[in-house]
Amino acid sequence: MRCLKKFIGILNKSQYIINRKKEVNVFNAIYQCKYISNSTFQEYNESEEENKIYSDLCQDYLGTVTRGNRVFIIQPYIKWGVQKKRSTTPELQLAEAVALIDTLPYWSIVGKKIVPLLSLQKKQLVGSGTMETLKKDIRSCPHVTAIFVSANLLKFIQIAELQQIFNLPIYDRYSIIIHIFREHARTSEAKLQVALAEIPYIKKKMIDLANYRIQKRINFDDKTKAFLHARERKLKNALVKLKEHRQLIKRQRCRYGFPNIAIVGYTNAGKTSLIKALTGDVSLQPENKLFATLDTTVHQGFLPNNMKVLYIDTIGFIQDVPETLIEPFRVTLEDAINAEIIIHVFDISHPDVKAQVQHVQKTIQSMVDENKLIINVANKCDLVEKNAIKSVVPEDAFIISTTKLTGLDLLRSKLEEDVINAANIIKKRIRVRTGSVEASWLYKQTTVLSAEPDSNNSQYLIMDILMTTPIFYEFKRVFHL
Ligand SMILES: Nc1nc2c(ncn2[C@@H]2O[C@H](COP(=O)(O)OP(=O)(O)OP(=O)(O)O)[C@@H](O)[C@H]2O)c(=O)[nH]1
Ligand SMILES: [Mg+2]
Repeated sequence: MRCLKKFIGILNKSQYIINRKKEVNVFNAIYQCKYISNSTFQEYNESEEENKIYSDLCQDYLGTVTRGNRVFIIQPYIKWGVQKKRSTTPELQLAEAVALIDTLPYWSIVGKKIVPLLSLQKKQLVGSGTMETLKKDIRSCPHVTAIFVSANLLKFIQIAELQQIFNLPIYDRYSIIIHIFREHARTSEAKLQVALAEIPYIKKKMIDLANYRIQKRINFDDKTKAFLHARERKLKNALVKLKEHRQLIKRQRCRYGFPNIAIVGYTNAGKTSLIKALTGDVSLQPENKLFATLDTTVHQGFLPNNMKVLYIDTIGFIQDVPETLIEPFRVTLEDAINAEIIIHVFDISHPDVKAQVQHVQKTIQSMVDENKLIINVANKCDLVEKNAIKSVVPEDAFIISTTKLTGLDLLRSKLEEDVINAANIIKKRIRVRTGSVEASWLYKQTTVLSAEPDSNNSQYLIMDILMTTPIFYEFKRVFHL
């Protein structure tokens, strides 16, 4: 009898392994659907002529270049008044501007300067005295090919003024981030979103140009306007199609009843690294670049109690960019943060961590309801002194390092505890026939905590199961229980 029980035990275990493999395959099929969506991108077509018109517009307004640039960075800084930034410092803003340029391949920084301004609204950004020193600084730098003014969006007149003085292309934060997005967009969805984010920029510059009636070779006529509207409409339609496809995948994900955990945070905080550490997914490639991740991707993991969860990687946040730049990505982001739990990761070693945390908190709060469970995670603790940590992190934060793999067990336990409540997970004890379709269904659709032969009848299994309520009713419906 003991032998038989042992045999049944081994049988169940191997059944469990087979089922887990099967389930991973099913999951992969769902997950990979995202990439099938590339075919949908084919629906976004443009003629060679349209392509040419748009490339010319990009050249004129976004300053697209195939080979890099040798950049001089100007970090404007408002000394006082309502426009003065109080949550950060000009030095930290300059450091972020440097990181943005460092992210672009073939772009290098040949000089940088913090420049005090009275207002960002004036036609001439800087006063005549400051301009004279700026001219000297820029001219003393070897072979500058472009200037990056690290303000979110410059007026066309401001750009034109600087261009006239320096005879160099001028970039603002919006156009630099567009360049980064273009570099990092891999999937159809990201490419469409980036293309859509470019249009308000070009339109804004055109309207500015018309307002100031600057005579330039750039043509701002009804034809160009109509062209841009049509392109925007086409891009939006293509995105809607992709969204429908994504909704289908989402429904499939929900049908499988796995709780979702969205990872959000400032760019470069370690979101992708955290998912890699929690799932062991070696295909994930964290990079020391801003906006390395543009796509929302889903990754399967297991909590200590064996519960399956899906971690959702998301695009990073950044301060001081206009809403129109992020707008096309919002739908995808909102979709992701509908998850049962949100993990907000921040880089504890970053000198500007306080402002970054505030910026992310403010943005998420506007997107989710106030009862949403948000777990704060302070990453990169290996880069800071222990006693320096407490002063900057929210009190409830989990302190981790995804590089050294420290603090992750505590975080996993917290997730385990919270997922059960947030995703309405119920625990059930179910008796099914060994090797039956029911047993196999449960292995596939739920988290099996244990499966032991019934001591009264070894042809049956007693399974302890974690599952969502809808999955429990689905089980009853499928098997007429
Ligand atoms: N020292 C240290 N470096 C880390 C840690 N976690 C992540 N990093 C590094 O930080 C950089 C950014 O990591 P990612 O995981 O790509 O960050 P992200 O938040 O996904 O960034 P984006 O997708 O660009 O918004 C990479 O170079 C990582 O190796 C950590 O705990 N310690
Ligand atoms: Mg990432």
